[in-house]
Amino acid sequence: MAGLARAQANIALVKYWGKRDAAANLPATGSLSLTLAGFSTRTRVEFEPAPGPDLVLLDGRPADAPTQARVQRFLDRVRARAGLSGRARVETRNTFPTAAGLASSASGFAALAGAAAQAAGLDLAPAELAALARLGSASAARSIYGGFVEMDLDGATRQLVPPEAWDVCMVVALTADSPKRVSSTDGMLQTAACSPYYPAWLASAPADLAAARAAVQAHDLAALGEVAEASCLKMHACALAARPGILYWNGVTVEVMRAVRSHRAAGLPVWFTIDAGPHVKALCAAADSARVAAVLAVVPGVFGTQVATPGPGLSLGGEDA
Ligand code: 2P0
Repeated sequence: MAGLARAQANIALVKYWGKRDAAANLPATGSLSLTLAGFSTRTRVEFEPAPGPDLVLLDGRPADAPTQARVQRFLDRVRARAGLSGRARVETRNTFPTAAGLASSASGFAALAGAAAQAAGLDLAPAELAALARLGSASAARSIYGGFVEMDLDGATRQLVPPEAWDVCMVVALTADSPKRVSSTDGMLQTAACSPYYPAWLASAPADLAAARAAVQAHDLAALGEVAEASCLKMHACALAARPGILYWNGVTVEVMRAVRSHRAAGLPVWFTIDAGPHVKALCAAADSARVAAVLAVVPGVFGTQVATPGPGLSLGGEDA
């Protein structure tokens, strides 16, 4: 039996960076994200009776060895739970560049969890799908839900505000077209092991999460933007202070950050966040999104902008990938 699922990327406004328990993939900090419409992964999984290595196709091509191994480990958990032993055929397609800091592992493992559970005949509630997705990638648990989503230290994930309830946007400014060099998992493990700022990062995260939660519940964009920029800069400062330092930005990243701040000073309400890659995501009101996209598109070195509205959570079934 085949399983089909679609999930969207999410962008953290309060960042997860560090693991409390690597084996269970539990985060060391809570996080809060916005699931985006349009940045989606569509995945089809089919388990065959015969044993053997899984076949993993990304956008029609066999996945590289580390991705193949990571997907296989994830599917082993699904097989163990469902009592299956055959190999799987996985076909997955993204509507955005993979592994460039656009959270493809979040939409990827959320869609894989949904499709694999369905293919294995497991009937899982959203909370169980989130727990399964988390084992693939912690941020994937947040993509099970739409809109604004919080994940706590136990990995439990819940929707705070549905996508249609608040007219905000994320404008993604693309600053590079090559894959990132340090994966999020490696980057956060190295940060935890070597950064002298890591204890301060952990100690200050709960206050950021509480401030962001309150801002989301009050639909207070300025308060949310302020804490989002602070959480982003703190995460990157912490990673930069590892030995060797982890630098996800390029020069254009910095110029976009400066542009966001100068336009904000001039009266345009916009705030930035950056993940484990060089792209910048700008948070603004939906009514300002065209203007924000226009001012970021002309920053030298930016080769594209995309406006994303709040999007839905995981959907199961539908047409073939
Ligand atoms: C986040 N990131 O909260 C943070 C901010 C990137 C920067 O979660 O090791 O791919 O697979 O659990 O989820 C990206 O890390 O890491 C991430 P694993 P994941 O969105």
